[in-house]
Amino acid sequence: MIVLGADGYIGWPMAMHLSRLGHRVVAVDNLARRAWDEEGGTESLVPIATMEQRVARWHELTGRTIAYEPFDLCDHDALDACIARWRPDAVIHFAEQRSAPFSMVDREHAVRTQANNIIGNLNLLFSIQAHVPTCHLIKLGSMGEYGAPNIDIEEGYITIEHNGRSDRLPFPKVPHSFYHLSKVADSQNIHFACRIWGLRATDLNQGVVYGCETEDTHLHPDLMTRFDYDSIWGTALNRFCVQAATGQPLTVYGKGGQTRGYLDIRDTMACITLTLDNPPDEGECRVFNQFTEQFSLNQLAELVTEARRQHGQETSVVHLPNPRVEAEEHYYNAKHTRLLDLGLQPHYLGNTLVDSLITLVARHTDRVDPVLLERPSVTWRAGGNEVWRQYARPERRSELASATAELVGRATRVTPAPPAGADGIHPAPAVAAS
Ligand code: NAD
Ligand code: USQ
Repeated sequence: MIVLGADGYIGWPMAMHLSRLGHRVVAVDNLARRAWDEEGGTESLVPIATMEQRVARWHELTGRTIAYEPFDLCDHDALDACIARWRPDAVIHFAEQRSAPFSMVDREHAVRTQANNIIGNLNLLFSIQAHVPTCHLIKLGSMGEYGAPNIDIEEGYITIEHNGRSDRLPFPKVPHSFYHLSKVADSQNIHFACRIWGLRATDLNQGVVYGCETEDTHLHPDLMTRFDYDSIWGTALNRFCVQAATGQPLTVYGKGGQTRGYLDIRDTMACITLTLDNPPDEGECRVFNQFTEQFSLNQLAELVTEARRQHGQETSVVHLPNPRVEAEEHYYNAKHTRLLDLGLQPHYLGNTLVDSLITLVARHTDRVDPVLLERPSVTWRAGGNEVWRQYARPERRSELASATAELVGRATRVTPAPPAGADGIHPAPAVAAS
């Protein structure tokens, strides 16, 4: 089986999990994410080993082999050769640019996100069709594809009655960002490929994943997965945990009624394993909503505050002007029964888990950059702001912009970043190690 995006936050633990279960795992990644971190001056809070170190350590500790193949999904020759050589029963596709703020920095980042994600996914569909048309494609989509409609969200499809007629159609989608829009395009392409070629696929509309400890990451520091906390890659819960551990206020954007689905990374492993063990029929494009609980941001902030309070520590919450354009108070009721029906037994987010996350991050607070922790660096209306420009490296930006230009066949102009300090950055207060 092939895991695409196996150097990533979820891909690496997934590759180990499947290897532990006895699958022959091929791990593909072009290390784009490490380059995007370098470009934007961001870094995982928990140090992560290289792919070579990871697979070597896994082999040493378990005797199992994960075959690492470094290439870009947008390189169709390389992808096609890989699929033809291994002829997988299943492909699990994580290999995309996954940050909403990154996709909103400017035109170039929006183009790069959509080109990377949509072309990579389309290349994959053609290679599966050519070499292994019965292979099960498991594709990671996002709950944010749906947006926050004022009706219940179904699992992928909805039956609509209109002018006396009725049909079961893909659920309407009003996504949160250019990143989420790339996922919508992927979903459409997968649905189409199943219809015309009879491929079988499961599109997993996943909620926000938290935690980074699985039974395998525990084995050795080289097997840990990444933990992002900055305002580009760090999700709100991760950021709240680091803010709590360093005595900073929790940064809720806007009113805090934004409600999303969440799940523990151990449940991600379980959901994908259940999906794998229960494949769809040929020609079926199945959609599962993959999350276990829903929370508003205010509820998340309260969970973190309460977990701290139990240790006698007070935590404050600040409501920042929202850098995103999104509903801050809204109806949200997304169905998520199909994975439960297959036997998923969820881990729920409670004080104990929040505590363990805070304990994990507290070990690494010396690596926290206070500006990246406190200040949103991208706004939906104006793109990357002075914080983004302070951290983005001009030479990296021009290299990556030429790569995008090559990919999409059009010139991409890059405005050099101003010299550091010229845009009046006011650094956040120094971080106190706890
Ligand atoms: P990540 O950024 O940590 O990992 C993605 C990996 O894919 C990276 O290692 C990157 O180098 C690789 N990659 C990207 N483009 C590639 C390409 N063209 N060719 C080869 N490799 C490429 O992201 P993650 O958090 O592990 O997310 C994995 C998937 O799950 C993504 O598709 C994301 O959209 C989806 N997802 C994530 C979450 C979450 O909370 N993390 C929630 C819902 C959905
Ligand atoms: N938010 C804050 N404070 C912060 C950071 C974020 O209030 O410091 C808010 C955002 O405005 C948003 C909510 O938290 O309303 C969620 O944002 P997030 O950064 O935690 O997560 P999101 O951008 O939705 O993206 C993450 C992953 C993405 C995945 C998505 C699943 O990065 O890959 O697709 O979760 S979902 O949200 O279901 O679409």
